[in-house]
Amino acid sequence: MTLHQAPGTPGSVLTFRPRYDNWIGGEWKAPVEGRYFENPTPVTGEVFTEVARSTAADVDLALDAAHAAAPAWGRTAPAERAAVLGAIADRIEAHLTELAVAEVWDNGKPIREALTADLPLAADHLRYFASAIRAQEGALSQLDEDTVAYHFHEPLGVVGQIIPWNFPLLMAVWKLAPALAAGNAVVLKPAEQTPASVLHLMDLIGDLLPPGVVNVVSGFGVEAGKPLASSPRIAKVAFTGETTTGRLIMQYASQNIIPVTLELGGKSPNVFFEDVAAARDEFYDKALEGFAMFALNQGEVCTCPSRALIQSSVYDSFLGDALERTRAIRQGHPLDTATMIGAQASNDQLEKILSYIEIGRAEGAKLLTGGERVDLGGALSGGYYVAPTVFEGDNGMRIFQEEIFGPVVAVTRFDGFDDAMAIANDTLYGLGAGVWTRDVHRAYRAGRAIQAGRVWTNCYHAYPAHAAFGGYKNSGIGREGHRMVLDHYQQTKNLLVSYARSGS
Ligand code: TXE
Repeated sequence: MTLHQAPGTPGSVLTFRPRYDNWIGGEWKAPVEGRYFENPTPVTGEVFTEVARSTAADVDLALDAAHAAAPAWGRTAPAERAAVLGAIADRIEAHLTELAVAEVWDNGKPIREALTADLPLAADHLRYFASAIRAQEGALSQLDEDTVAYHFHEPLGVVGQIIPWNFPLLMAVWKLAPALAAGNAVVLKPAEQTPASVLHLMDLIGDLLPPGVVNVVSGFGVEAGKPLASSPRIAKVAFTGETTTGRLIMQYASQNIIPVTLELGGKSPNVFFEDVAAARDEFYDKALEGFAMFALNQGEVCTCPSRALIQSSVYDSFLGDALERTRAIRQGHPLDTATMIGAQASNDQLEKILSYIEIGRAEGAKLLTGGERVDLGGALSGGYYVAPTVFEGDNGMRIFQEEIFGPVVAVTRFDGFDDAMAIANDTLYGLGAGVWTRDVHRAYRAGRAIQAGRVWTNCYHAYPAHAAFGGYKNSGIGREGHRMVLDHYQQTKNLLVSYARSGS
């Protein structure tokens, strides 16, 4: 195990700026109204930097810079844009530990996740879209002997992107990589809970981009997010966050008739069929690990497997083993590489989770483990830690229906395949799901029957580039992580050409 030093302390790889302005036109610009807000670390609860509290005036400056940069960037060769994305990926890898510490300090997640998942995935997404744009081709339709329809991909121009706080750097890259590959300029607003790691990233990669191609404006949802999402000067808005906010984003966009992609909430079922327990072997162990993944990233994942469905015939024994596995999750200092679960991203989120634990108790769910805030002592006493929590209940309960976004799983039993599918689909959401079985036919049928954009089969929480990610139902519109997302960032120009010398 390694305990990394806190930013700004002796031996640390990272010092944050005491104050972050907005990154606009390739330089730091103070917010027009001169206001800043304090950014605490979830690790200790202490403020470590302050950040521009932007308003519509700052968004406008960023849009000015983006519009100035967009035409030239949109005309660059795909190979040139791919080279820039590749250079950003290289830079991220060269500063891996530094960015991981930044992410941990801003978000609270354990450093082993940042080092082994968030940042390597971010670099890989950049490289994937660098390749995808080079491999992209237009289409040609031969309408008749003398008439041809050419289809060109054109960038949209300037796009707005609003990202959440659960994977600040990875979500920024998920949105930036396809937008830039497609030739757009971007104005991005990080979440107010976690602006610092994204701003630090701009300190590291700013020189790799032509000024104005990426602009980052910090601030709160209504003060900075709304002016961006409702601006008539963006050609598209991409959003990840709460479903209710997603509805607002669509309303704003409807005024300007621009496309919207939304990645929203979830209440993902994780379905364990009885044959999983046919032997106490490696596969069984893998399934138990899949159960415990509800606590990954402190449960702050839109695809958190927050509902576990276990077949009745093996319910007691499987759940017993799953509880043992859950209790072994190591909670500790997020900068310690041995830590498996860190701090919730904000005090608000901590309180939301604790209130849902009370709701679960009040509605008669049985608390099997956890169910409380954890005091890790010393400087960490002020941090936002929650014990991995398992409830048993039924799917009608609020803790089964509403997104908690914390390390809380609600467990229930099912009798047969149809029963499992009915419970799995009894939700407003449809982002992720897990299916665990040794029977490939059952796995296939379950995967097709569950109404979710991604069904992990005998695995969970893998987010590779080259696999489409997005929601059914109230979980959103559009896909990310796959080259099909380029369609969301491009428009089609059709040139319909007659080569005939005569006629009409
Ligand atoms: O989300 P919001 P919050 C869920 C999760 C969490 C809950 C609330 O259940 O507990 O949402 O989190 C910006 N116009 N998810 O309040 O408000 C905001 O500044 C424009 C699931 O943080 O949706 C931030 O940048 N922008 C999720 C971003 O939207 C607005 C990840 C997300 O904030 C705005 C995060 C407005 N009117 C939370 N209001 C997932 N799907 O992964 C807010 N914002």
